[in-house]
Amino acid sequence: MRTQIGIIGAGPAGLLLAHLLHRAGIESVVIEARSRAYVEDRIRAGLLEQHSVDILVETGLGARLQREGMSHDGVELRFDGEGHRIDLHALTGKRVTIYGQQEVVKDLIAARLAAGLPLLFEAEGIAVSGLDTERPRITFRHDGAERVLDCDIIAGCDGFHGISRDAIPASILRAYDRIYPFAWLGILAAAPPASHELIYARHERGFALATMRNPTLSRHYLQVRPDEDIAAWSDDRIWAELHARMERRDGVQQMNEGPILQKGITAMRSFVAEPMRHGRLFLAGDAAHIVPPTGAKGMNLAIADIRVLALALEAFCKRGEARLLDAYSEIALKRIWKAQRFSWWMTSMLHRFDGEDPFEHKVQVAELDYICRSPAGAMTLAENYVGLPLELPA
Ligand code: FAS
Ligand code: PHB
Repeated sequence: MRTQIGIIGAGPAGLLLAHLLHRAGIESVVIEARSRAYVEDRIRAGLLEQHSVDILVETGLGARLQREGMSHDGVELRFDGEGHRIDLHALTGKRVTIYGQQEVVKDLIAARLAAGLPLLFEAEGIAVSGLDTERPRITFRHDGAERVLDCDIIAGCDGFHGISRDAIPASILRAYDRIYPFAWLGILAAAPPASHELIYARHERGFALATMRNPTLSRHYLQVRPDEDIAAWSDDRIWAELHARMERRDGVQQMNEGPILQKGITAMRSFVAEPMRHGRLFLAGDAAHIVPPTGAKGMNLAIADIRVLALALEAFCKRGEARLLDAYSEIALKRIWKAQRFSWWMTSMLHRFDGEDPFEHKVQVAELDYICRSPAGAMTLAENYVGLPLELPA
């Protein structure tokens, strides 16, 4: 087979890239290791920055998002039993929108297949070669047949555990890594949300987050040990812990209980690989960077990478201009490191660290109190949380 852009991975990054390229009249083939059902049922992120909503709406993928997404003007930080609302919209003029990552993926897949464009699920043995030539190649097995896809460029959008990043020689690739001494136990519950906006709680028993997917579906997270055994967490224990960490001084119980439909534990890590390009291979999304979900940046960073990469590929494919492709890694990394800092900062401010001494605990609470009472402090959090401006190349 032959195409202009070979895309490995059908997550938000790979699918959005294929969509933007199609709108620019550029051919691509998307190759995914998993089945359609697996990719569409995978529960991950749920919060979209304003720019992520904008690009989906502007490119014709906003109908269901605008119908079912829940847009929020604010967010609550809760500590010492008291809630403090940060008015994101008043401070920045922007909002955030709750719309599950799997819904974004479903909308992208539906649009791709409706247009009759190539999206190959359940591909096996994916490998890349010829990255330093003008005709890089992806080889894989599909429907039991060996396949060869010759491309002009390969986009590695295959997530943290994909093969693309490993195709960059170790002598060239630089990795920055931080593993946190805790994880998140996440649940999906058939229960009304605890509040009309998200609640981030710092508590001496550990961090907790009350979020949602729709008016009858809640998503909640609890800080647990990195080696926690999910089997040790009965539904009753989970609800008891959520009530404890979300406690309010006025005694009002806010957590609505309901059947827990799904629960899982996610490790917490900050990771960046540099450069995001090697020859004719370009990395985007989790293939190049991971953030702890405290700042809700994972999916939004993937979308931001793709907005830059799509423009650079359009300039190259249509006008033979390589300038933007050559600058892609540097442009994307500038924003990635700011989101890394914000995600690390939110994580450090809101989680309980084993062995933390009382002084550190007091400093954490003082920082939270400063953020919530100082306009400058609140603005710092708000402008990062809604999404820093995208520096798109002219
Ligand atoms: P993705 O990982 O989404 O997609 C990569 C795709 O490539 C997958 O479909 C995979 O099957 C495929 N693939 C992998 N190897 C392949 C190969 N060799 N060949 C072909 N295809 C291959 N972010 C938040 O903001 N909030 C959250 O609550 C949150 N929860 C998360 C929970 C988990 C368990 C994980 C892993 C991430 C979570 N994230 C969260 C971050 C998440 O949203 C990611 O940032 C987002 O999925 C990144 O999108 P992609 O870069 O497209 O990668
Ligand atoms: C989610 O809704 O899954 C979510 C929201 C905000 C976060 C992390 C996860 O910071």
